Order: sequence, then C-alpha cells, then structure tokens
Amino acid sequence: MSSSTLPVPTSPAPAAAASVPLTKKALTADHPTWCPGCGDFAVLAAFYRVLEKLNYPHEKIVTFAGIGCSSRFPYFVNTHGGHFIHGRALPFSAGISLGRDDLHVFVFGGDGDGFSIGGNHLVHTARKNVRLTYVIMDNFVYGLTKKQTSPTSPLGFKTKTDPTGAIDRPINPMRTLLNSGATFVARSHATQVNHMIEMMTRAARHDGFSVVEINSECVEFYPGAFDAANPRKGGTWTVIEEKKHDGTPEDAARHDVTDEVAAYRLALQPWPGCYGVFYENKQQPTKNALEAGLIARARERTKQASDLALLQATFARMR
Ligand SMILES: Cc1ncc(C[n+]2csc(CCOP(=O)(O)OP(=O)(O)O)c2C)c(N)n1
Ligand code: SF4
Repeated sequence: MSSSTLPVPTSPAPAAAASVPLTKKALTADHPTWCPGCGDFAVLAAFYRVLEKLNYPHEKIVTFAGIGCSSRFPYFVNTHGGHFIHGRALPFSAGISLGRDDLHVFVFGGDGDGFSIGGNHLVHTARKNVRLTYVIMDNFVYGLTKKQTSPTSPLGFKTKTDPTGAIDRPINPMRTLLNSGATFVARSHATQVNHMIEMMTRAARHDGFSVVEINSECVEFYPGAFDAANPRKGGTWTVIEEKKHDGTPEDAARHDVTDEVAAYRLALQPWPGCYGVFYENKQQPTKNALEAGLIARARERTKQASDLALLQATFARMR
C-alpha cells in the first residue's frame, strides 16, 4: 500500500510557547572548545537565536549529536541532550522523537558522522519521516581526527588518508537528502548568520524530518573551503528565490519548494550552487503520526485497557 492510501492520523504538534521567555543566558552551557575561528561557533550562535525565537518550553528541547568537532554541540547548549556514538545519533534521536512526541528534537553532526558512518541511518530516518531537525555542519573534512578525507571532500583534496589527493567522487548532500526522502531540505553557510537562523527556524517548524546542511569552515584543516560562496572572500552568495504564487510574470522563474524535480535541478548545479530551501513536502505523514494512529486503533480494539493490563494479557497468552 502506498503511503498516500494510508489514513493520515494527526498527532499533536509539539508544545505551546514557554511561559518564561528563553534567553541565550539560560541556553548557554559550557564554553565551546572549538579552535578560534571555527565556523561551528557561528552555527551555535545562530541556534541560540533560533531557540529564543521559537520560545519552546525549555524542558521540551532536546539536542543530540554523534561524534566529531561539530558533534560536541550538545555540551554547549543547556537543554536535555546527549553525545552518542559515531553515526548513530539519528536512530537514537528518532527513538526519542517517537517515544516523546511532545519534545522538540534537534540533532547536530558533521559530514563524516552524517554521510559516512551514519549514512545508512540518515537514509532510513529520512524515508520514515521521523519528526526531528537535523543540522549537518559540513566542513568537507574530518576535523576532530585531524584531517582525513570525508565523504564531501572534493576530488584532489590532500589529506592524511589521501596524501596525493582524494580520488573518490564526493557525495552531493542535497541530492542525497532528497533521494533519501527528507521532507524539508535546506542549505546555508556559517558566514550568513541571518540566513542560518531563517533556515533552522523553518526546519524546526516543519512537521517531519527536516535537514539543514551548513557549510561550516574548519579553519585548522580546510581553511577557505567555502570562500567560493562568501562575498567577503571574493565568492558569490546566491540565494534561492522562492515562488510567491502572486501571479506576476517574474514569479514563473522562481523556485517552487514543493517541486521535487526542481529541487534536484538545483542540487545538480555546479559548486557552490545556491543556498536556501530546496524542498518542502507537507503532504507526507510523519512516522510519529502514523504510529500514534496505530496505537489509537489498538487502544480502541482493546477498549482503552491500561498498559499494565495489556502486558498481563500478552503474558497470559504466552503461558
Ligand atoms: C566507530 C568510530 N570510528 C571512527 C571514529 C573516529 N572518529 C571520531 S570523529 C571522526 C570524524 C568526524 O568527522 P565529521 O563528522 O566530519 O566531524 P568534524 O569533526 O569534522 O566536525 C572519526 C573518524 C570513532 N570515534 N568511532
Ligand atoms: S579542528 Fe576544525 S572543525 Fe574542529 S574545532 Fe578546529 S576548526 Fe573546528
């Protein structure tokens, strides 16, 4: 049965606004230990602003990560959260999201954590459309382990694992995310703070699996990686112009974020391409909602019996 023929139960959108406004002070935990100038500082600063703006109840926010420099994020944000083994942050976070639909789950990681060791988990969390927001701080290199080739390193990039230059074709993050079934796919750049805030805020408000890839420079092991998209370094910052559906002739040329084929066309543009929301699909039910529907139907069939009574009945059948 295709997902379009499944009943689409609704599950409650997580949380109302906080009674006490969230502040950066309340959200700040440890002092970041990144190298001075690392792009990840800007992502963290933008994330504090996103949380202030969204103003979710403090106790309803979860920040989670795998392993890597970028994955140290949860140490620096004062929310529930954790640092999980390399590449496995997504299945763990998916469990949190599915088990506690009232929480706002944010997951952070690097290109290695997400597209390499965690690549399989990325595909499956995306296709299941688990409700959470995943921020991939892509620096085109393994930073924490001091410069190995990552799945997004460009051809010819010299590292400790490829001293004569990378020979494997890099992953195209946007194409990979679209192909995996992510229902919100966006891209930003760590030098563009307002743009990062906008992308992460929209991702957090999306009801489904939302991903923002942020080009975040590793000043230690890949300085200048994203200069081609930085006007202050002579590059070109091209932002996607989204369709406004205002009936004007110029609107015809604008990007329709609901058009998956158009999103692929943007993803296939030559590097550095453009930044913004590539794709947003609001039609696909979340796994959270589908599971809630299954549970509600099971409860109906069992006449609202308690969890304990159901467990006892199951054990009784097994005797
Ligand atoms: C199973 C396992 N394999 C390898 C490692 C070593 N390791 C730690 S971080 C890392 C790469 C991190 O790169 P990335 O995800 O791009 O994050 P960055 O440090 O660049 O932010 C590797 C290979 C590990 N910790 N666990
Ligand atoms: S090694 Fe690179 S990614 Fe890691 S903290 Fe330093 S600059 Fe940032």
